[in-house]
Amino acid sequence: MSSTDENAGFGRRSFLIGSAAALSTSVLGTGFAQAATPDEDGSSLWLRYPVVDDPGLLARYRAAVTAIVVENAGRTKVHRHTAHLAMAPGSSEHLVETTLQAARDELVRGLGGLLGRPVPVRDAPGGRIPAGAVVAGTPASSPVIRRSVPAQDLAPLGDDGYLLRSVRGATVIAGNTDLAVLYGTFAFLRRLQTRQAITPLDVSSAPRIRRRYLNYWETERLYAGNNATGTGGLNGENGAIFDFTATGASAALNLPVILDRYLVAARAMASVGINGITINNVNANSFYLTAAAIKQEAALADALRPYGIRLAVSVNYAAPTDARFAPDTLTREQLDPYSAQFRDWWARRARQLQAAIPDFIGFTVKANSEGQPGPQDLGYDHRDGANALAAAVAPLGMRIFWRTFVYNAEVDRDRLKRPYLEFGPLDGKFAENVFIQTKNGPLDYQAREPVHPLFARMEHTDQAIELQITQEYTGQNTMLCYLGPLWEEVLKADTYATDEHGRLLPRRRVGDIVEGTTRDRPDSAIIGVANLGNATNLTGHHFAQANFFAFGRLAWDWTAESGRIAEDWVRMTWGHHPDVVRTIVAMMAGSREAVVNYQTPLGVAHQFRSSDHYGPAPGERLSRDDWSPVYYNQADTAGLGYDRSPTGSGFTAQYFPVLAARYGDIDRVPEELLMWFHHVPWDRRLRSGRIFWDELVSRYDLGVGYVTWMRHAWDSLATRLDARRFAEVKAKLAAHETDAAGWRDTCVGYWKQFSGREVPADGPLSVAVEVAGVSSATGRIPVPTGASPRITKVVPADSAARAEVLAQPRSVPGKGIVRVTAASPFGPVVKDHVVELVPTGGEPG
Ligand code: BDP
Repeated sequence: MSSTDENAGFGRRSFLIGSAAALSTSVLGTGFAQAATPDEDGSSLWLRYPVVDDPGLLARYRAAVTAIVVENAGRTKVHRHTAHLAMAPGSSEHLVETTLQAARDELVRGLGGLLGRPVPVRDAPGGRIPAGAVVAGTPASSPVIRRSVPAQDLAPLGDDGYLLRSVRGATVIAGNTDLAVLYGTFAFLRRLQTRQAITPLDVSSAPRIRRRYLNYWETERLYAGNNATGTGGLNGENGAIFDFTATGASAALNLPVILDRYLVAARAMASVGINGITINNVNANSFYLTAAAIKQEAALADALRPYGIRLAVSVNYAAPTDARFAPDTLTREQLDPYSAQFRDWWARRARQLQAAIPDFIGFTVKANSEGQPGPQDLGYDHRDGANALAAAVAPLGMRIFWRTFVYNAEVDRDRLKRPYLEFGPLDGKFAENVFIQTKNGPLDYQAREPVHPLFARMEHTDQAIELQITQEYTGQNTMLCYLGPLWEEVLKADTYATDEHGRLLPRRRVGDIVEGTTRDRPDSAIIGVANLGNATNLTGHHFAQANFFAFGRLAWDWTAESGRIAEDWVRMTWGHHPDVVRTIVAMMAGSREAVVNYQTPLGVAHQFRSSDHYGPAPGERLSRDDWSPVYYNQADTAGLGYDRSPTGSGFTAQYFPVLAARYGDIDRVPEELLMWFHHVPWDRRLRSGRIFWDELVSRYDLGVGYVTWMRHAWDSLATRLDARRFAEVKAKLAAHETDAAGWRDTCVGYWKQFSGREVPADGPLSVAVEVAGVSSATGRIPVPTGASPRITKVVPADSAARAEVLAQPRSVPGKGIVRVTAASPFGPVVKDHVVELVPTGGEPG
């Protein structure tokens, strides 16, 4: 067996690839005291605050930070409804009454941890700033801030923006509101957590989008529960992060009792600026509107309020007919959106909520979609329904988030055309307190989709974008898939929207539309379908925490780079050794593209097994066309993909002209979207020079090869990470690799029946191997019995690839292993080939 030091080899070579692999240059500190790393369980998310392990940097941070000053921290108490709000016995988190206390306590915890010694909380006697103090406050709460930060510097920051500034030997964290100060606190701590300079400091930041919310689907599409499969809970808990209805031994944990994990989640949300959460699934259970639930929700709202997180609930349009509200119920006919009974019913419910939760946001609604009731059941349209609820809650200052995820089969044969056909004509007709809420793509959270045409087409309506953080279609709690690049791609996508005269609008990217600057919309919202559960690490996969983090960071500033966000997260979550940062950032960088390639390459959409949306089922045909993989792949002997061009379904016409022309033309459509828009002939020549079939197969192979590379790259970090988290991720990567290969093999095997072609032996990861003078690229080499079984030559198909013999065959027959390492457009890829020596019977010549 000839082996190489694979880890060293991978370490040197692979990190040159991929833009996100470049480390930020402003990071401080070079020393790494590498003591044995204590085990961690991931339960603090990125709010770990381990002591800075670079002695020089630690000394500088300690010199700059010697005290914490938060004047009048206890003065502005947030509303609390619940009389005896309390944590569960034995909790380690604690409740606070003000947002400034939350900020102060985070500084105490964070700075104490990072600096490895307690940092005292001090007063500022006579308004004097102690040197080395970190002073946090607003001009209203803090005389020091009032004196040291000119009002005009704070004015542009709005309600949520913050400023961090060095002032006469101290550091101020200032904002116009207590919540802004909390955001600034987390931003300041993040600087230390990511090893940025903290002196001299003068930075400010304000969010581009006002409402940065999570939609939390409790147990639906939950991959973060604490049971063995990760999808449910133990001991009467159902796996959801918030306990409303736990039974048995866990009944004592139900709200209004507050659990540690609620506050960890709240701190984590605030640390990235998330300011609202719809707490239940869009297929809404009306339980959340009952008096008993409202009491529990009020307690949750009380606990989250200091962190600036407001609550909303998802509602069922027909909730008024639900017997749980008897005697306050309506008949089916009274669900007419224009009936006073209907509006009054919702107004009553909203008033009950507001009495318990004064800052209640409003309702999220999934109507006339996937079996949910809605106004169409009574002959009305989405506008009628949305505006009815909006009218009911408007006097209370609440909002309605009406989802556009509709695909009524009667509207059009092509599912992708349906939302626009239903909603497009309603643009500009929604009430002021209505957001329409649209998924990033026209189908359903696939690893890659073209942007939803509605964004550019509903410009006279407030639009919220809905992104899925929970990885329903992107590997659930098994696959390592960093979604930052997906969301960055979506938010920065150019819609080429034009004005009434056909002139391109200056600000027309999806992010511009969402933030409302395309046409000066008054309000803005971005929504992430959350991935939080009651697993110890809250997300089920340690790397799923990165998606929660990245969502928040992009919600605050969608122009940020996902690679930089990944680097922040890695430093905060895994440490700072250059090997750790480079390796993990590089792994994350291509992980989403890898998923695209081994699941749905070149734009073939939705090939998921219907039972769980995890594994492949390209041949599945279900009761509904538009749930069936075969409907999306349209595989036949001519080719593969759904023709949505002008000669196909015509979906491309829903885009503005530049995109319509680009997507509608098979010669011009970006190849990664090819099969979203075209039925592609098997022998069509693609840009690589290969025919479609060959390219398709090689994409699957590259996707799997990236996962293999990630597994090796992770292994190289064994000594640099804590054993527990290292082992947990290692186990996930092994399963990930197996399942990725399963995707490739199932899909390629299925397509082959239609293409009628052999699986090409000359893909980018293939290799020709020579034994006893016979060379073969098929993996099977005919060798005369008695000839030397040694592999004497390996030639990778890709001349830039590296090939190495990992194991020589010992005899004929026998097996050897050859590893090929190559570069793909999205990062390094590795494939181990088993080479089989087949005896020919002849004597060696
Ligand atoms: C699909 C999910 C389903 C949701 C639906 C939605 O499979 O659980 O209810 O989206 O967004 O992706 O309404």
